[in-house]
Amino acid sequence: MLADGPRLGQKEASDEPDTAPRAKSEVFFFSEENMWTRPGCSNVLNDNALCPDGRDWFGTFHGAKRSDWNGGTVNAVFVDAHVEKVRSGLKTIDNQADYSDTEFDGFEKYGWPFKTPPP
Ligand SMILES: [Ca+2]
Repeated sequence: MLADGPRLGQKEASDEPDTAPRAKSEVFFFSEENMWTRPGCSNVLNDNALCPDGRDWFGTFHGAKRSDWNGGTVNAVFVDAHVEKVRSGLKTIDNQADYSDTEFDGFEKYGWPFKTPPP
């Protein structure tokens, strides 16, 4: 009888390389940015790119209250082509930047395409 473990051609979960991509439904392809700065985000539509590594952030204007334009959502198109309403990982609380909802210590949600943090 063979010992328990992977069979020829099978991989154990621990064999997965660090550069394994996230699911296509978990990585955004494009979205919307605000036309105004907010705490923690000095970039607006500055370069026709939304770089989710802490330089640019999702917008906040859909469904926002007139008293809080930084509290809404935007639509994001994901790599698998689905569209989803998302709230930025960069929040504004008491007019201060709050990064507690970011991914990988400062990335916009769904911005980093791998399962492990950036090096
Ligand atoms: Ca930009």
